[in-house]
Amino acid sequence: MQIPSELKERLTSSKKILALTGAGISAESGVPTFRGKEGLWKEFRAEELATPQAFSRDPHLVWEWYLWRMDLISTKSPNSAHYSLAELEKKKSDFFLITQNVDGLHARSGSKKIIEIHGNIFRTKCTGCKKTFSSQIEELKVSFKCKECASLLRPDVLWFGETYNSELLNESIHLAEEAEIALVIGTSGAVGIPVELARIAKSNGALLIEINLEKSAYSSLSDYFFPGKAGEILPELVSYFS
Ligand code: BV8
Ligand code: ZN
Repeated sequence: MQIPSELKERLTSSKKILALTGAGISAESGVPTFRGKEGLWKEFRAEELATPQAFSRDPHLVWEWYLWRMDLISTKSPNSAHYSLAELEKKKSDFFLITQNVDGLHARSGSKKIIEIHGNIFRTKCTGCKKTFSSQIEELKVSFKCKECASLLRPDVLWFGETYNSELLNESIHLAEEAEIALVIGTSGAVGIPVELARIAKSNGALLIEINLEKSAYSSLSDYFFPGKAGEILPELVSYFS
């Protein structure tokens, strides 16, 4: 992959690097994306199941979908794109990663400085006492009840129609404002706030570099667009950061 020399210089000289990832970075690990054809489950789309309304209407159906995803993800591993961001974190002390993914693969690849802005599918939250637990699939298959107060547990993820955790959002906005380079990887931009974070980075002077199989809602903001698979492009791009 050829990269222009002025970009190489920016990659070397920049300190504050922000990566914003979506489902596309986990695609090569075998985790279905949301809007690809495999983004379906039975006859449902994510937007129909990942909502508080769906959960209050039929918690068992929603839990069936999440347990299916948890089972699937636990058989998958991080891919070279995840590992290259973990390597970039070691190279650049001011690197930070904001992921929309709930699959936990960034942490499993060694990344430490992560904001999981949409939560984590392997964490549950009690609808009663609001405590969070890292629940085992096997326990959940037996009972969705909170160990402490016996109320119904839910996946600790952000559903459509729910509002962002203001702490996480403010931290993310701050990182976007400070970023010198923003890497936008494997995300369609179908969800509003992550695109706003890219817009904030851009308007505060960040260079936006996008990696995606196809153009996205971020592409009009991107200074560089590298078409292709994150697992192939990212390791090479990260090799230019020093
Ligand atoms: C909010 C967790 C306000 C759950 C997710 C009506 C009612 C209520 C709300 C709304 C409404 N209409 C609009 C809204 C807002 C709504 C929204 O944006 N809806 C969309 C659908 C129109 N947003 C919300 O409700 C959010 N809340 O905005 O509150 C607010 C604002 C500020 C402050 C306070 C409050 C909450 C949204 C959170 C939804 N939760 N996930 C779960 O996972 O079960 S969203 C889910 O989809 C993911 O987390 C991800 O964030 C999101 C986007 O998906 P992508 O990651 O981009 O994946 P996608 O499949 O779309 O694309 C994959 C990309 O990868 C593609 O471009 C593809 O080309 C590329 N790719 C594929 N393979 C590769 C690749 N690229 C590189 N290499 C490859 N190999
Ligand atoms: Zn409880």
